[in-house]
Amino acid sequence: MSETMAQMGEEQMWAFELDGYILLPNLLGAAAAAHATPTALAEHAGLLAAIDQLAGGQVPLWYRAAYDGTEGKEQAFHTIQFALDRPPGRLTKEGQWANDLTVDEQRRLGYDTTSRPDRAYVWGLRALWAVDDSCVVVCPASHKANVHPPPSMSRAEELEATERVQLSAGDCLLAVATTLVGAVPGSALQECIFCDNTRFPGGASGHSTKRANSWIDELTPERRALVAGPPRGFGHDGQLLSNEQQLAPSLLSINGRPDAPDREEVWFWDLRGYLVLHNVMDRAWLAQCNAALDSPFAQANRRPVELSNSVVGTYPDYEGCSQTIAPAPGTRCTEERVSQTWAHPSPFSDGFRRMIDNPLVNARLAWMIDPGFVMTTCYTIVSRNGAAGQPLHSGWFYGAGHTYHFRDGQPRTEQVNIGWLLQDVETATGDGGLMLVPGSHKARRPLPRPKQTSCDLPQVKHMQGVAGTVIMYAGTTTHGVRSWRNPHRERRFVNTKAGPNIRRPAPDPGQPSP
Ligand SMILES: O=C(O)CCC(=O)C(=O)O
Repeated sequence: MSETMAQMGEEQMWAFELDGYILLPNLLGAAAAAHATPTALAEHAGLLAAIDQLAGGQVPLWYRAAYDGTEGKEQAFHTIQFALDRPPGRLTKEGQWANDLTVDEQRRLGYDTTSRPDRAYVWGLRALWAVDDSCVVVCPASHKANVHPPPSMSRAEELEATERVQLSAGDCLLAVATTLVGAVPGSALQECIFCDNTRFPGGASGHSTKRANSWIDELTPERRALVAGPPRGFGHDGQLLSNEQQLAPSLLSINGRPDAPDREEVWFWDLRGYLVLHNVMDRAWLAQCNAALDSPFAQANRRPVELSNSVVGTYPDYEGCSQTIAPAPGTRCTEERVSQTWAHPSPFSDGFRRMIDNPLVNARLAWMIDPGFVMTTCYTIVSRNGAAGQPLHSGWFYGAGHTYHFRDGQPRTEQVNIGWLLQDVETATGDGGLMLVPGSHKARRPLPRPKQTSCDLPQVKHMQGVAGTVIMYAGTTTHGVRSWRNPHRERRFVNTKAGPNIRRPAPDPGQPSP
């Protein structure tokens, strides 16, 4: 039981920014938690210290015009402080999202990654204290959502967009206020909502309520909407917007089209940066591709991928490298590839060319990349038992630019990678293969561990699936490859990639392909 909070490490700061929540275990003992008053929980020193470390600090007041060349000019700083937004209360709604999704909530207590180029800004926080053993359903990365969520927790669970976090009495789950959370029935949770004190703490209970004889009463409805509400604000057509209209699905531009996508899929993609499509390839198609890869032609075209000593360490011990990505001990076994698989002669390439215009995949690319998309490459990874994988790479933080945006009501993704499973992938049988860090297409902090070991972070997801599954992921979603440790089957994974429809120079035959 700790009144004070240990210093947050890089990993916790990274996880909080990525997922929008963190578990603070054992801040109080079970008996103390059961008897603590709401005020004592809201003022708990350990909780306040965690808030300060995760979301506090100092920000320059004039971040754009901060330096104008004046020698000795002092920068002015503002210290971020949080205040209770409303009286603490029991979280009583069970099996539903706890979030109060008014427009005001979203904007006043949300998460800002755009207004300041120098940092992400948390405006509101929700602390959920377990006053008895409890379970919270959380939707990781939902604090940065651009799309309205599914109406119920159970639908989000079906989509595999949620995690269940077990809390013992005295634990506290601290989330960004807009991270979707819900109580599992039987839980006993005390909720405290904090607001950055520059963004009208108390707004929910006091700020926008109507006062008697206020000057606001004298205003026309249009003027009142602009200074107070409700309803608040105007739409593009100059008409007053109700709360319901403001909360209408944000896929404004594509919802009206005949090819409008499944809104929940778009929500999932926006949140997690990947999408799994089941049963895209049938048995005959799988057999066609696998037979091609069994052929002497494929054997003659397999090329090993070089192992980088700076990642896996030095043969034969690979010291310092996680076994998750290292080659089998004492070997130099590497990944092999058949490059530009669809460019080879028929019949070898027939099955791979079918990946160019698959309607299930391309219907998704139409809204992921828009406007317009083209297929850019196709290579096949064939890893033998013992083959090394790849360290985590890609991500907003590392890439040439921020290649995932949400603009004019829909996602824009500079590169979508499309992984086609030609064999089953199961962690338990030693299969390796693709790993993703869900939500990392919007992450603002670098990975907190070195290249050799970041694959072992608990946020890394091994993408299992049966043959025929397709995994689409944004090129900027941090990803890597687990080493392959299955003597009974090799890895067979086709990677096609798609991007915006811009004219590219013709491939240079002198340049090596992936
Ligand atoms: O082999 C894989 O699953 C991923 C390949 C990869 O990392 C890439 O294309 O950047």
